[in-house]
Amino acid sequence: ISINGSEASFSSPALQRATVSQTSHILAGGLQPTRISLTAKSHKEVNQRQTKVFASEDGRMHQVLSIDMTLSPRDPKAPGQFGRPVVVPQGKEKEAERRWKEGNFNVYLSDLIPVDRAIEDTRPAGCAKQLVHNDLPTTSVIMCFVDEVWSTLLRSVHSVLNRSPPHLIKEILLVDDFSTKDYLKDNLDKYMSRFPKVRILHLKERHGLIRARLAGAQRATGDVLTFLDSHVECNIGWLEPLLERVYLSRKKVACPVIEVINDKDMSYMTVDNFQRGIFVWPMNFGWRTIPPDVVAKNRIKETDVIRCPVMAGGLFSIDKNYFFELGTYDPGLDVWGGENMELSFKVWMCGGEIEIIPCSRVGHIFRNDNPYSFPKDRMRTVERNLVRVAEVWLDEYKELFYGHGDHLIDQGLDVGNLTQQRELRKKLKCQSFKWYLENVFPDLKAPIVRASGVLINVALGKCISMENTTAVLEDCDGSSQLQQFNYTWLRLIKHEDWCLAPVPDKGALRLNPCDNRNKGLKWLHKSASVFHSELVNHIVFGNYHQLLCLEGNFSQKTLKVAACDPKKPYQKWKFEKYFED
Ligand code: LR7
Ligand code: MN
Repeated sequence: ISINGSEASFSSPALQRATVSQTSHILAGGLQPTRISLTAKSHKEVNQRQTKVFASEDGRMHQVLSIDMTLSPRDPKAPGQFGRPVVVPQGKEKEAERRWKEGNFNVYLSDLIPVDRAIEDTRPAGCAKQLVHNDLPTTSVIMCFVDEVWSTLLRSVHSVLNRSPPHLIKEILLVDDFSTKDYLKDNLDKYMSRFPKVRILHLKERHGLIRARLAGAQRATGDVLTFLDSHVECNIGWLEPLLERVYLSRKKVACPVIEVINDKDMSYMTVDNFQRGIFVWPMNFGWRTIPPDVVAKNRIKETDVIRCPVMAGGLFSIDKNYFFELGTYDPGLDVWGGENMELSFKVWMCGGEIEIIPCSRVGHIFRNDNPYSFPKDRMRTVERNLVRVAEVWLDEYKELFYGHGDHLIDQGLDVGNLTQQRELRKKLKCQSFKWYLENVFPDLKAPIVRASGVLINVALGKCISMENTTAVLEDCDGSSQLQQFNYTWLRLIKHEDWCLAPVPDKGALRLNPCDNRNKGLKWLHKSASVFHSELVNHIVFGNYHQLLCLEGNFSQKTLKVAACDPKKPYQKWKFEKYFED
């Protein structure tokens, strides 16, 4: 770690004048000493705005940061100023194209745009008037990066410095995750040395984003940890509303609205209101808009906080002690991915809350691909992380995760030891995943089985029944226990703890003790269409190389598996109930 210089001082006279009056520590627009020179006019405007700031009657709260030094930028005509889109100049297209891969966005344009450009204040009406407590906790801003584009990294840091009340920023910790680019090794330390609050930690080996964040967290000295990606632009007044939530309850994890910095033209774009962070199986993060009728019925305002089942992952504030009480991230997660699920489940199930704060807005460059390499296969890394999360947090619902990513259970991923994580969950006395579904994410479709009830042969109108440990065809009787089967996400056809299976090489059927990992018990139903579109409704046993279909016998009451034949009606089956869409 290099801790640079001493305490901050304002070296620009204009900036000093703009910030010394009244509650200067609250209103100060930033620590940016060199790049801002306020015009006379804007200076006056700033002062006018300062005088309008008001506090609560008891004096314990004040208005959120209402000025932004970059609103009167140095160079109003510069490309990208005020978040406007930029076009690649004529003749530079080739160069721009060539440089795209440095960051998987328009790096050429990023370099043209001022590192302290102004952006539009996209907060909903009312945010600027909101009050926050005078005694908000301080925060350590932690930004990890590996081979981040120079101008983008700088813009991220400047946006924090310029748009946060200085007294709330304890430090900005830049964690260099073993970057290979020279400019990040030498130039960065030199550049940042003029900002005393910026500390740089150069990791000695690639940690991956998750363990790099932990390295930052361990060195943080602020009360609250605020994690950010390294290609962001924090908008006006972004920080105070986040810290206010943590101040109100130390178990609240506060996320800004993540806006979009366009990867092609670098414009700053706002996003729709009323979006929740959610996931769909197999644990893919996404946004879901609260339906307008729900908004209307509950009179949800644009400025209201939105409780989210999961967070996007990159941008949030969390009480430092609470983060450590929760056991931080599972340190067994590698490189990238899944950590947002882990922390979200952990927070909710162990007594906390995750919120999006509409008055806090931060732009982020969304990219189609990671611009850095993964030490191991990217897909496998993410899958392995998700399996760890599923095994620790999802309880019996983990079958839905595996069932939606068919290959996951079979590929024998070495996910490492989970004992510590499971023990942590016990120690924290966390709720079950069922509780999470009922209380936090009731609109997630999570049927624990895919189909159930009697299993009818469509052509014969007969049902499968248990006869000791064999399975036979009988007249259907919905009230008979012996005819009840569940089709599970792990593709078992289950009667209590007994599973339908073909006798190897014989074609006959019997019931074996269930075993989630035994491939000899797995059937494809419905999703059989993946192999042969005409096989829907068939119950297929086997794999790509050899498919066998469950078949009823017309004259006797026997069952067998035989070569799949779409024309054979006796191979068509239906469960009594289906729970999938
Ligand atoms: O090995 C690595 N070491 C790093 O330091 C890999 C990455 N990183 C850094 C990287 O430089 C960047 O600053 O970690 C940060 C996140 O990596 P990105 O920007 O490549 O990730 P992303 O924006 O594509 O992905 C989202 O999901 C990730 C899953 O692990 C993280 O949680 C990211 O923080 C997260 N980003 C956001 O939530 C922003 C909004 C995206 C959405 C939805
Ligand atoms: Mn990112």
